Amino acid sequence: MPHVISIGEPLIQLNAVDTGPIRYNRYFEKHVAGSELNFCIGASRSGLSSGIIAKVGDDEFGLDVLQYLLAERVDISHVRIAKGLATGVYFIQRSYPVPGKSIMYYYRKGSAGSTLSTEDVKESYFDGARLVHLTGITPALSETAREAWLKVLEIAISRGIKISLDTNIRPKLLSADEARELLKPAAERSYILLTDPDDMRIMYESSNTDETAMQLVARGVEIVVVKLGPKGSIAYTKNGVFRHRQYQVPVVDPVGAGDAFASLFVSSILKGWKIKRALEAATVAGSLVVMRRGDNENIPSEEDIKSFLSSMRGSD
Ligand code: KDG
Repeated sequence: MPHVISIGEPLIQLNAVDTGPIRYNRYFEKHVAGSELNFCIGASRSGLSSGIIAKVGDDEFGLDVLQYLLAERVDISHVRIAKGLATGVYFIQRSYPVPGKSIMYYYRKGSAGSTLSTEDVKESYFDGARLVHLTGITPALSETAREAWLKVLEIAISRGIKISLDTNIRPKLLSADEARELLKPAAERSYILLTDPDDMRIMYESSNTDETAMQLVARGVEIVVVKLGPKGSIAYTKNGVFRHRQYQVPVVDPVGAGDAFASLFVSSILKGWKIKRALEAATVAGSLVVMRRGDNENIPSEEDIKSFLSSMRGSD
């Protein structure tokens, strides 16, 4: 059984080859994506065994996802094919109207992934688990997906399995009230909480991220990581606060960078790395992912992190 387990919706991403308003774009590049899938791929490339609880459509895109996960050595024994349903899709508009930023347009209503339910969550799958990774996206997919997500949370709590939560609030899918109701209790049960100032503002109705993060640490969250995009990241713990700056790289598409960051940070901590080194690895992963279209192709292995860092040292 995998050491790292997540639950979520694998998606097909159609990423505009050109920048600008999507209505003028004629060419799109296809990628396999989805926040939790990205996380599992990062864990696998970090040398940990990972698996995802998910549903895909009985279509070409569903097969694409399955083959892709197999090639990435992510366990698919708990990925089901939903008869008669389609795999969710989204499009990415790049660098318009804000240069360097992307906009996502989802076509996932009624998708296979949104029919996830408690039936798909088998407690025995968690027998060897060391960590469960949750995001704020899965409970926003549907009522049944929310129940499945809550079941995973309960299993992790009752079995004493560590939880990492990446708040990942998608305002297009989840209202602020729902986000507060669902994510605050999960955040307080987490071993590692990954978030950003926007999500913290929604959840805690305060723009003082330092204070909120330290309060969460005082309430028992081992590490609170605040992702600041181009401004780097901060990890809050009871033993101190650690900061890491962003590396200067050309940004092609930032979508997926947060997942890569989360995955490499959590995986590094699970491997026993110190917080500073884990933040460094996570930052390298985020930096590499923004340099191309697609969420996970550029997630680095340990070897690739070393090469990136030595080249940065050479050019610093
Ligand atoms: O973080 C990248 C993800 O946002 C992307 O792959 C799509 O999972 C996704 C979502 O639901 O937004």
